[in-house]
Amino acid sequence: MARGEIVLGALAPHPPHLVYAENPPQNEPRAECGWEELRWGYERLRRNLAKKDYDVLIVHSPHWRTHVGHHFLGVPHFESLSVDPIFPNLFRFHYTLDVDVGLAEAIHDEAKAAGLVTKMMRNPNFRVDYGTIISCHLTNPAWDKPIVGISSNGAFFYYSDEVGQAEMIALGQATRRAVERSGKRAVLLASNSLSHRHFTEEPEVPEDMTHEHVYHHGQYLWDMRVLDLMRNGKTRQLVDELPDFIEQAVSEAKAGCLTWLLSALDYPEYPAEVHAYGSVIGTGNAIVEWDPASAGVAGGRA
Ligand code: 2XP
Ligand code: FE2
Repeated sequence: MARGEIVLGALAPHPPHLVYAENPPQNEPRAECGWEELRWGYERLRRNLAKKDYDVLIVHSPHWRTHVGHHFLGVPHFESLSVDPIFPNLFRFHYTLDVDVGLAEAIHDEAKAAGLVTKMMRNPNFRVDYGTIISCHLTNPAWDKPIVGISSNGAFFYYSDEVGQAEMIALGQATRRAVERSGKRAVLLASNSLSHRHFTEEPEVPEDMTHEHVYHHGQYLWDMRVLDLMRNGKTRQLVDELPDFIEQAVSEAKAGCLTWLLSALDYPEYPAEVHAYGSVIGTGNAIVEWDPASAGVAGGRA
């Protein structure tokens, strides 16, 4: 069996507003427009992904918070209605998705062997979180690939950013090892936003873009610093600085997704491609791609 590989990694944030504005048939509410810069960024990511041959999307999402250990979706098929708890007016999405349970178990086993607390989630009535659904939908709206869903363990919240970081680094390494041993070609998605200071009043028309802008210059400066480190291949420095970013920009990176991704990619030194940066309810969101083949790292099988 050929060695598996990560063919692409992406920061793929999950504001429900982006799905709302796209008006896919699965979502009940209808929008006129909105958040085009970010949606066109996702379009560019999808265009690049269409050139890749891949088997599975592996997504780490902030909104599947687990209190004890790292959990993995472990049922082959889920379908239900996903309603955003904060924006039920924007996101009531009828999803149906397939899970690569074999690969989920392989990552679970690698993580367990590395000393992490882990669990396979075997409840067939489990409602998949909206972060997972939105990142996967915007990356692959055809839903024609299975996913592996990984929970966000709350170690950052219950212990410290440093403990959280150590957990996510170990989880990323385990993910990489499992993918390589599986023989599969995987795309990895980190579902978090960057700076995450929300505005407090929603405009009457949610897609009224006259209300949508950066609300805090300090948050914006932090987002630009993070993107600059990504674009310059300084991902080890970025991981080192993430606890400060998390604290000072109330970043959703506190969910661990980005650390997991950069660890799984083995800290890319080649430049990331930033497809878009934009604000959603005042939070900073970027769609960012790492393509190991573009850097000659993956042996050019793409
Ligand atoms: O607040 C969150 O975590 C959300 N997912 C809501 C929307 C926009 C965030 O950037
Ligand atoms: Fe979120």
